[in-house]
Amino acid sequence: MQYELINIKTLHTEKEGQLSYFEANRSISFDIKRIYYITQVPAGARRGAHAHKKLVQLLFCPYGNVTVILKNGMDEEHVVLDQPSKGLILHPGLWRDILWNIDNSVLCVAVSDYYDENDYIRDYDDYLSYTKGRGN
Ligand code: T46
Repeated sequence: MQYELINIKTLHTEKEGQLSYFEANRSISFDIKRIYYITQVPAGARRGAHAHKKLVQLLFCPYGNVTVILKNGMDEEHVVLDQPSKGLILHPGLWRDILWNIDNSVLCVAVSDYYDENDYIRDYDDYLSYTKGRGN
């Protein structure tokens, strides 16, 4: 599957909490053109249900716990984001569903391009045709 788990550099102190950071073209291999974050989601809710044709994304959860369910048309894998230091890079062409395991978990995403609805595949049957067309 076209994803990478990365360790986001995290500096911990006993008294003052911790700070995490990453740098475009250093810790991650792409330029960041957009950042968005998802908040106020109740536990049990699901978002996502789409794939991207070209977009590369780094997902991280600085607060809470979400499960990212990934499909490539053949296999399914689950990645739990439950630490500020865990980063998940999704390369294009993966179907993703995201399940909120804890109320108000914050999902942050740094991505390689501006918002473009034409980059989305939001229908699973269309996605399967797309992956077959690409020879996945
Ligand atoms: C993804 C997962 C992890 C914008 O207008 N600009 C934006 O930058 C984004 C991300 C969304 N939108 C609009 C499009 C929809 O009308 O916000 C609305 C909700 O977006 P969507 O239903 O795609 O939200 P999620 O949580 O299902 O998916 C989002 C990202 O869209 C997607 O790229 O991988 O988070």
